[in-house]
Amino acid sequence: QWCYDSQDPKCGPSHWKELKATCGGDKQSPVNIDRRRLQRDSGLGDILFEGYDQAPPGKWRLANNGHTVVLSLASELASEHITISGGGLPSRYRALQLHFHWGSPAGNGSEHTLDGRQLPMELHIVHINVKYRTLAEAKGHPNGLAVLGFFFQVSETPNANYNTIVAGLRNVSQAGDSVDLASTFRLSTLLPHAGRLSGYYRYQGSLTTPDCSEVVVWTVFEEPVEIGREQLRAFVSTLHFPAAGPTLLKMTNNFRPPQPLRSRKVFASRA
Ligand code: SG7
Ligand code: ZN
Repeated sequence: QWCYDSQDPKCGPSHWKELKATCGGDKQSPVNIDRRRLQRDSGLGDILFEGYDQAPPGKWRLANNGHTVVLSLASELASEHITISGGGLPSRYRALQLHFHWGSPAGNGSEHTLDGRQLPMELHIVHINVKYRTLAEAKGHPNGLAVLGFFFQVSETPNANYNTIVAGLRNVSQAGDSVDLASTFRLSTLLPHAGRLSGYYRYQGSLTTPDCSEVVVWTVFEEPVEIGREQLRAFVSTLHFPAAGPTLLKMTNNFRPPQPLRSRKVFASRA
C-alpha cells in the first residue's frame, strides 16, 4: 500500500513507482510553477462554470478516505449538471468530488508550488470528461480528467463559507468515516471571488496519488482562497490516517512533492 512520508517513509512518494510504474512517468503531477518560464496562451479565456452557483438537489457527503477528506454528492446523479468547459479545455467536464492537501502545524502543504514556494493548503476539484462514463474509462484517455487546483492563504478571520466542511471534520476523524452534511451550499462559495478566476496556469499531468494516471488536464488558479488560521488547524488536528498500530496518527503533510516538468510547458492565461 502507498502512503505519505508522514505515515511511513518506506511507502512514501519516492517509493510509489515501485508499486505503479506510471508514478515514475514523464508527465507527473504536481509540478513547480516557475513564473519566469511560463508560456502565455491567449487562447486561455475564462472557464465557464455551470451548476457551481446552484445548491445541488442532494446532500453533500464528507468522507475520510485514509489519504485526505473528500467531499462528494451523496447521489452521483446530482452532480450531472455541475460542469466546466471553455478556457482551452478540450471538452466539457463534470464534477466528481473535491478534496484537500495540507501540511502540519510546522509547515505548508500544497502540492503545486509557486516559484519553489509551497502554500498552506490546496483544494482539488476533480472533473471527468463527459465523453466517459466511469473513472476507469476516463483513465484510458489523456484528456479523461480535468482537475482545478486552488491555493489557500491564511487569514486571521474565518471564511464562513467553509464552516460546514470544517464542522464536519470531527465526524470523519478516522479513515473510512463518512457523514452526510446537513446544510446545502453552492460549490462557488468555496472558490476565490468570482471574477478573479481569469488568472490560471495550465499543463498536462497526472493524478497526484497512485496509480498516478497521466490523464489530467491541470488548471491551477493564481488567486488563493482565504481560510482562517483556526479553520486550517482543524484539518491538521482533527483527521487521522488509517491506524497502523495502537496509536492514532494525525493526517498531516498529505501532499506529493513537485515532479520533474521534463519536456512539458506550463501555460499562463495572462501575462
Ligand atoms: C485523493 O486524491 C482522493 C482520490 C483522488 C486522488 O486521494 O480525492 O479520489 C477518491 C475518490 O478517493 O483520486 C481518481 C481520484 O480522483 C488523486 O486526485 S488528485 O490528483 O486530484 N490529487
Ligand atoms: Zn488532490
